[in-house]
Amino acid sequence: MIVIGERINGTRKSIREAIEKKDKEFIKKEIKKQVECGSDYIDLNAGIGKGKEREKEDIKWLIECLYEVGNIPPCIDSSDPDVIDFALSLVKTSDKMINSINGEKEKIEKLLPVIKKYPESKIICLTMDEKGIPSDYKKRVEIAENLIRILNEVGVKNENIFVDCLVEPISVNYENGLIFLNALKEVKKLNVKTTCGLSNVSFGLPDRKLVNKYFLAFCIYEGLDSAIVDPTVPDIREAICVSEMLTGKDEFCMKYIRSKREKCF
Ligand code: THG
Repeated sequence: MIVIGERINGTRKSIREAIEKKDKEFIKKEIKKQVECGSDYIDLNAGIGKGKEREKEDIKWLIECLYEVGNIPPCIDSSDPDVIDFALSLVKTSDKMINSINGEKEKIEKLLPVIKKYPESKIICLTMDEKGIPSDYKKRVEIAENLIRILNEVGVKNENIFVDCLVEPISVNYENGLIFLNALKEVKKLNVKTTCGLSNVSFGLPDRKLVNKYFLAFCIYEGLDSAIVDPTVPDIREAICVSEMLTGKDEFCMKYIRSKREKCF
């Protein structure tokens, strides 16, 4: 499982405050913690609701913080193609992720020229379009198929395409878990990678960690390749390690046994 550490996100109060105060030590500590807990990529979202120019300035600063910690691949998380373009121009690690493109025509038109500049970059595709997130899982798969075709046409290989079938809160619709899992199962047949922002599933419920942990186990059973999660939470590390062992991804249970010996969770 490819782990994308979710903590550096301007929608979180502590991160927004650190961005506003330009508190480098706080951000670097948050990055370091996530790397120590097994993050392969660090999601960087500088959106604090103060407009595009401010977001550019802030993501530049977050990228500086990241590289002061080490040569860590970023996952550039913005809904604004201009911010993504600017951020990628500052990324020096060859390994990087773009988060994200989706099925909206305007978004595709703006992002394709950017993606062409970085054809080896990994790219997260959200299965939504101008009409929003389809409640029919088959429509999500159709959006994924269309995006895969468009990306292949500009030279992006399937191994660098990460489809996000979009986890929505189970508290809003009791079938949201199943809708995601059904879409994931179909997208897995398209020979691309998959990812998701896990914690949406538990929004509005008590004991979110518990709910996230069980859902992650089901996702891993369906073959989820990567997830945007908080790996500093022991339940998350536990769910990944145990689920991978139980689904044939841990030969001789070596990783599980070592994790238990080293009290990783
Ligand atoms: N898919 C993709 N990218 C994404 C998402 C997704 N990026 C953003 C988000 N969803 C995933 N990242 C986070 C980051 C932080 C939190 C949740 C998801 C988080 N949430 C606290 C909560 O919900 O209670 C906020 C409280 C706080 O700490 O201030 O921490 O789905 N491709």
